[in-house]
Amino acid sequence: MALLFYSEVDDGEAWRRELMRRLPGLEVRLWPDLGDPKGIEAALVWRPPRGLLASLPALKAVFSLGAGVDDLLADPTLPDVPLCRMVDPSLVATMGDFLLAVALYYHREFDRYAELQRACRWQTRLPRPLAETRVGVMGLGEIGAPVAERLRDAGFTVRGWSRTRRSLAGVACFAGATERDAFLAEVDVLVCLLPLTPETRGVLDAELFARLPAGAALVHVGRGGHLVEEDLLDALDRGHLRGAWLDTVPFEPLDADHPFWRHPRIRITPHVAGYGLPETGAAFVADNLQRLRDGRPLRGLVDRARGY
Ligand code: NDP
Ligand code: OXD
Repeated sequence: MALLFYSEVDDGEAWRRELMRRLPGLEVRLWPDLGDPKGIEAALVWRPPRGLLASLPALKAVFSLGAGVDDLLADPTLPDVPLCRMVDPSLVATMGDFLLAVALYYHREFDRYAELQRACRWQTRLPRPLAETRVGVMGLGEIGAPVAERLRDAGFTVRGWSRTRRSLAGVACFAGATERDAFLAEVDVLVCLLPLTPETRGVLDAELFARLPAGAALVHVGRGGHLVEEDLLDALDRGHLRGAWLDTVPFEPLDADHPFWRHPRIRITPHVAGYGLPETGAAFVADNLQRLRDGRPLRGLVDRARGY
């Protein structure tokens, strides 16, 4: 079986090595060395060019290198074969590290110290117990749920929101549109870890920000399409939101002249919050390839109608 690998940000050679170590008979072709497209039965991809997958006549499954599959689903030429998201402990671990660090950044008021530094003011702000900072996690999925638990274990007060009801010990769980405002009402640091779907596009808007307590911060690690840019800038400039940490933005990479770069209350990281590693993710992909060969059900299968 041959698998096509496409990504401009992942290490193709490392993925090839890790996959072939697990499935010695597998041929991994790194784009653009496609060889004969008729021999390619599976593809492992991150943001491939539109039409690439449709040009593979023998394709039996598409595996995403990322957890989010919105970019793949937005391709009108995406072949009608099973599509699987990435499931990788490194994604969960790195996202947990990132969100813990950013939640602590706001909890220990490093944003305010940065302002004080700009004003050359030496002013102490007394630390408060971690439990006084309430972190709200939107999306309690494969990554969101363990990350909420990690924040809880660190000592934050954590609540979570999902489409259907979830139950996590020590995390107040809310579900659906009817419970969204109750969820938002007691959140100091709002984490968006939702998939981008027709239902969640534009979810981070003025109406949602207004439901947060004054002085809350946004940590956005979902997708740029969740965010209504003007509404965020307005909420920050009016002081309703204290700050925003954006790991994803509506157009990646962010234009050099975009106002987000220079806004004093916005911090930007270039879509690095969580990342999968070939050393760990290859086990999942190899298992799925074996399942594909054996005709067994695939793991991490995306429900196309739901969008995630
Ligand atoms: P999953 O697909 O496993 O889970 C999605 C969660 O969101 C579920 O809890 C789901 O609810 C909930 N959800 C979906 N739609 C709605 C809705 N309309 N209202 C309320 N809740 C909803 O996702 P992951 O945890 O694996 O990842 C989430 C997203 O994080 C990815 O899709 C990607 O966009 C982003 N991501 C970003 C990274 C980065 O580096 N910045 C890295 C990895 C992921 P339910 O439980 O009921 O199904
Ligand atoms: C993502 C990922 O979906 O990096 O953003 O996995």
